[in-house]
Amino acid sequence: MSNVRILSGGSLPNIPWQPRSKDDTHDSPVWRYSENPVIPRNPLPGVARIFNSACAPWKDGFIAVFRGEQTNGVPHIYLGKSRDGIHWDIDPEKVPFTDEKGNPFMPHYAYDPRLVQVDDVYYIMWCQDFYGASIGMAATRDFKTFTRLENPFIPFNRNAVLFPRKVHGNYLLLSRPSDSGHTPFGDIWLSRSPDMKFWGMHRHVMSAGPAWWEGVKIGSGAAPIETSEGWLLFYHGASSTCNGLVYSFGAAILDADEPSRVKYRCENFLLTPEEWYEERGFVPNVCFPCAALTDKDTGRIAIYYGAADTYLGLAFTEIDLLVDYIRTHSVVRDSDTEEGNR
Ligand code: BMA
Repeated sequence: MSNVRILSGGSLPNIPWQPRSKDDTHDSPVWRYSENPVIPRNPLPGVARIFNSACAPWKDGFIAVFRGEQTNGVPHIYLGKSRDGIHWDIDPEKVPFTDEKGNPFMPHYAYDPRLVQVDDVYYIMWCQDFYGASIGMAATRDFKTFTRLENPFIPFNRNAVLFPRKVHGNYLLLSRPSDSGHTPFGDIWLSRSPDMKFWGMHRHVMSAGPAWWEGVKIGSGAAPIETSEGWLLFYHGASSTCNGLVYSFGAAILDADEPSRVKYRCENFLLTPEEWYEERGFVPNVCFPCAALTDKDTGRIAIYYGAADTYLGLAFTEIDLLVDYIRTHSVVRDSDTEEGNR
């Protein structure tokens, strides 16, 4: 048992897991699954690549929303089921989104989905065209009907992820205001809603940098994980190089009561591209987390991340190791620790 307790998610004895190899010399407390990538190229007819995707426990196994890049280049969301969280049975049809009356209401494109359960509803959020890149959302209880909700924000915005429970009566959503292209900036923000329809009380959470691996922009990855130390947030950071952007991921811990305040922010990345499937692909040098599974009994965490905009990777950590590392290497600025309202 760890000293730091995972409070969200409950027991998950079947969490995908592989112990850290004794030969692993990384300083980071996060290690890769040795059989990565878990989804290869050309996974479905008409879909060339699956990456940046999210999953959740479902019945006696797991369910996932995948970013599938069709062979015409347009991304959409596909559903998958798995017994073990590693081998996936993927539906070849796109997720059939409808409006509230049950009429088909498909986004023009949809990418980087997150999947978060709040009470007995599963919410999917993704990036889509809303006269420019913005956030789309839908709700499902059964993974058969998927009802689109009001788009939470005007353009431009990406990387939205919901908290797994209401805080002080409000749903909380992290997002990353952006432009409609390959945004050269970006901070993480928090917004609140009493009803998943009207969003406000916006607060700045944290800015890009100062560490070089996250110097250009940052964006939330997995849904925040509630722990006895606060909300654990995995997020990606982009660094500018002579050869384009490099996407790594790191972690921060947000205040339990007022998550716009950052308690700890790890100055080191936890995972950066170095394996062939992270360095070589449609967009080289990308590690982009979108989901994490947790088991409160063992403190185990399994992180799903897109690799090189081509593959899905899996990585592991343990809550006590991770939080120790974050605390030891934490550097916070005023813009992190303040409430984020000016
Ligand atoms: C970001 C997003 C991600 C992608 C990353 C690297 O802007 O579009 O979907 O993984 O770029 O290409």
